[in-house]
Amino acid sequence: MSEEILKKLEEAMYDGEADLVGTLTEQALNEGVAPTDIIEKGGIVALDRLGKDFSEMIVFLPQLMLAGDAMNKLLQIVKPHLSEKDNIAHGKVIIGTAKGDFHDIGKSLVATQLAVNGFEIMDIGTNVSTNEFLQKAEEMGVDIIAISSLLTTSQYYMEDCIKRLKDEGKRGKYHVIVGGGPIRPPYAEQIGADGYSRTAYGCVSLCKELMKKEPGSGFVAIDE
Ligand code: B12
Repeated sequence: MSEEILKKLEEAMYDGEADLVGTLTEQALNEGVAPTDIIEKGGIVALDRLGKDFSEMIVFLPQLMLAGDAMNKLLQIVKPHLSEKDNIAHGKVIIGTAKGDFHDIGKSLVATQLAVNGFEIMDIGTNVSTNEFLQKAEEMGVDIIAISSLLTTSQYYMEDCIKRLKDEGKRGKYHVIVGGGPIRPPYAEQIGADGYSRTAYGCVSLCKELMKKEPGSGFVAIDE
């Protein structure tokens, strides 16, 4: 039963039918499908298919844009159903998407997961410059700077942020974690990040793990 509705949801997402996605998401929740399954099996699976088809020129930018809107609709409905496991403040995190990159779905999912799992989270949006990351981190006194990037042309700014922290003698002040579609653990380690996680759910364990360590004292990757 749940497989049937998730398949319908995946197809509606692939087709960028935001209203239908909304209706099917509500229906899936009413039928007791787990919110995390709705996000992953109904939403992310379709976005991954679209990404592949976009590379092969089977679909084009307008289809990606419609699917992006449909995914945001799904998340808006599912978010209140993600369980709040505890209210203990585990740490303060600032999150944004790197300069030049406007993809916000993955970043927002990470922010939501951290928030519902007891982190204080400041989402500073997309197209965030290194200056902005560093300035806001300072103002807000965060423990972790989280940078998302889906474009190979923007991922350089992750490295730039870590380099600036080193140059300014502030590397020991913040953990820097990175993620997003094209980012892989070897790259994250090579640029000197403190952590990487492949998924938003893994990011919660990653941040909890890092809160026990000093920034810059070793790399942690959650690739589950
Ligand atoms: C939807 C989409 C769009 C939408 C974005 C809508 C929105 N509001 O975000 C629109 C249409 C706007 C778009 C535009 C473009 N896109 Co686009 N897009 C996608 C698509 C299909 C899905 C992305 C997505 O949301 N995935 C679902 C989320 C949940 O996954 P995620 O972001 O990876 O996040 C997960 C993890 O990575 C992790 N995570 C994410 N961030 C972080 C951060 C941290 C700190 C951690 C620990 C973990 C973490 O947790 C998340 C949840 O599990 C991808 C293909 C793909 N499969 O990724 C292409 C893709 C990313 N886009 C691509 C391209 C080329 C573009 C454009 C340049 C196209 C163009 N010619 O204009 C523009 C760029 C605009 C810009 N400057 O940003 C390429 C990038 C290629 C590359 N490697 O550089 C891809 C891979 C498609 C492809 N195969 O070619 N896109």
